[in-house]
Amino acid sequence: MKPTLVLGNKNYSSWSLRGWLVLRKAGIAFEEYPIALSTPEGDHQLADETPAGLVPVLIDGEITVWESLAIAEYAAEQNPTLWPEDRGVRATARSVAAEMHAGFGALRHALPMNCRARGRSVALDDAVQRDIDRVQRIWCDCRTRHGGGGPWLFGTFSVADAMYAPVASRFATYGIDGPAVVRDYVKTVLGDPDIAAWYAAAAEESSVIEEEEVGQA
Ligand SMILES: N[C@@H](CCC(=O)N[C@@H](CS)C(=O)NCC(=O)O)C(=O)O
Repeated sequence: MKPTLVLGNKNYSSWSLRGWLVLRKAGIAFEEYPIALSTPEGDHQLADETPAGLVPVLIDGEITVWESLAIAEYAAEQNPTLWPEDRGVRATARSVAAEMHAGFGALRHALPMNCRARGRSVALDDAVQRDIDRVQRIWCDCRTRHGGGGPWLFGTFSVADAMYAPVASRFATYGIDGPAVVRDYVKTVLGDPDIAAWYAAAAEESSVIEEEEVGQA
């Protein structure tokens, strides 16, 4: 039986995107079980059907995996190409993936993922700007030092890219610019066929979460 990924609204749920993308890139077939976030029914489902009251959650038979990074590790056990082969490079990839998973709260709070939105503008305070600068430094370092084999942070797609894909989406939504390496990386993410499929599904959703709709003129 195929595993099931419990996930939130595709337009808004950045952690769901991370879990979904690693499964797609690992070539693991799975079913989707969507929960409408910020609705009374969705709140009940989160409370009753997920271990931490959050999505994504992967249910594979008797095994339940929550936390996007744990889902990524679970997928990488089945498809080790999700991490770079070299031990040192893999350690760097794991570090930048963990840094995203554990941090960047200011950026994530001020600039919510909103796949359908373009041309949004938000005043960036110092904390948000520091997060943006750090993300851009990570992308530049990874691309310059390890990105020779392809367009992703470590050349071929890795868990690190899944972690940063929603940030690339935010940069597009809120017009966050940067050096050519950053622009090219955003283009890589948004041009990816799996991301295109996620965006197409987000465009089909009719639900709007007002708190996530920031930066409108
Ligand atoms: N650390 C968790 C974060 C998961 C998370 O915050 N998910 C959000 C959706 S993107 C959620 O479930 N929010 C509950 C809600 O909106 O009520 C992970 O990596 O999976």
